[in-house]
Amino acid sequence: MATNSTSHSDRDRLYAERRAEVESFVFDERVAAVFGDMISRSVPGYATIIAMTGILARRHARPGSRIYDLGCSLGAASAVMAEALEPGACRIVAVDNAPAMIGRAQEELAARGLADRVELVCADIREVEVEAASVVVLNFTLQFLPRSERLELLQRIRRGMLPGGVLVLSEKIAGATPEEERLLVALHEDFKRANGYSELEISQKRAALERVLVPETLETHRRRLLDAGFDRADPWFQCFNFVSLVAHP
Ligand code: GEK
Repeated sequence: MATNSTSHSDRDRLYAERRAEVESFVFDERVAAVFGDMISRSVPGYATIIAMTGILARRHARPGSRIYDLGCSLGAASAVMAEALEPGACRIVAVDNAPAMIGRAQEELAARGLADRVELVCADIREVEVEAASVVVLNFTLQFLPRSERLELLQRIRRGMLPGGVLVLSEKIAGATPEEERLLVALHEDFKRANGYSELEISQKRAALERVLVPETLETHRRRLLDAGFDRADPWFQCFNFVSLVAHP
């Protein structure tokens, strides 16, 4: 079902064998090696969100400004933005704190002939200075920060953005009611089954992500974006419990 035309990823079988103890999820070399396959078989709408990031970048990127891809993993969003924009129009900075991801991102970008179009930085996004930004992408990264640190990051991003810019925030969300939560989780698990994940893989991955990936409701995200100083925050995409918003400074 899911397509994965751009990444050179191996098939994700990380949770296929029963583990005596399921440890908390970390972005190590084993994850990086299968990440392209993992994210496209696990996140409904991922390919659409990545492709549309190019459209959004083309609309909002300002010549001479910076573009940030925070928590870039293999650099999928950066690659699409680089392809959407004139070479040299903007400085594209892609940040991730997992050395394994940065290493693989380098290979992916080189394979697409984009190595000199994207600046890869191995750092914590809480420590990276955001300045003169016309486009900032936070694709499925905020959800990995402690909740208490999310507002401050968004405030810092907001302060570093130029008028007319856009923040693209994509997240796994929690349902607003227990009924909605049950429905969204059931549909997401159906999506994973349809993409070949077994019940064991689904349950061991769920255990590994518990307390590591902490989803919040769509309303919590919207309110926090406004609290951080953004003028507007509108969802432009949702598939089951995966949402992407655009926020404007
Ligand atoms: C994509 N955006 O393909 N600082 C820097 N990086 C971090 C931090 C942090 N504090 N915390 C987590 N990461 C990508 C997908 S994956 C989403 C993003 C997922 C990084 C982490 O190393 C990982 O590469 C990424 O954020 C999250 O569009 O795996 O569900």
